[in-house]
Amino acid sequence: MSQRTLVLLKPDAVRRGLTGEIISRIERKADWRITALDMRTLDTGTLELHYGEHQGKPFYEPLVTFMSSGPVVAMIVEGERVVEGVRALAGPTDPIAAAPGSIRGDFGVIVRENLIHASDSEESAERELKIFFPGRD
Ligand code: RTP
Ligand code: MG
Repeated sequence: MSQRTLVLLKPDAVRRGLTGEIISRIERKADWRITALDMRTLDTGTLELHYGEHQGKPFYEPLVTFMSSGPVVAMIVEGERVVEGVRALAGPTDPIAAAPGSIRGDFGVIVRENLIHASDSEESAERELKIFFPGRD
């Protein structure tokens, strides 16, 4: 079942020079293809749309500050079971709970600065892709 997902390499990944390593892990999965890739600094309006489900939670404001603190790498990744697959490569939200071998488990320590975003369902992917790559339907 071929799918599309939105991947963001968060500002900590860019600052620490880990984008190549993370992109490489995604690229090497059989069948997956990066079909759009762009470095950009996100504004508050874009982040309100993207992380709207978290508005009002205690971590929301610091999350938006962090996510707008420097450039991110935004990507569309397409391929077999890629929505579930990139979430599995990333590991759980808390990097300390993430297994070694996963991106968050290998490189992260604190919950907020967990290196990578990947859409959590096909519905989320289509919603988020419209925000980040309008016109790529
Ligand atoms: P993401 O949306 O970024 O792919 O991450 P996720 O699904 O694994 O986690 P989610 O619950 O959607 O949370 C979004 C991002 O907010 C930050 N966060 N901080 N307690 C905290 O301080 C806290 N909880 C979440 C993380 O950057 C998380 O990825
Ligand atoms: Mg999420």
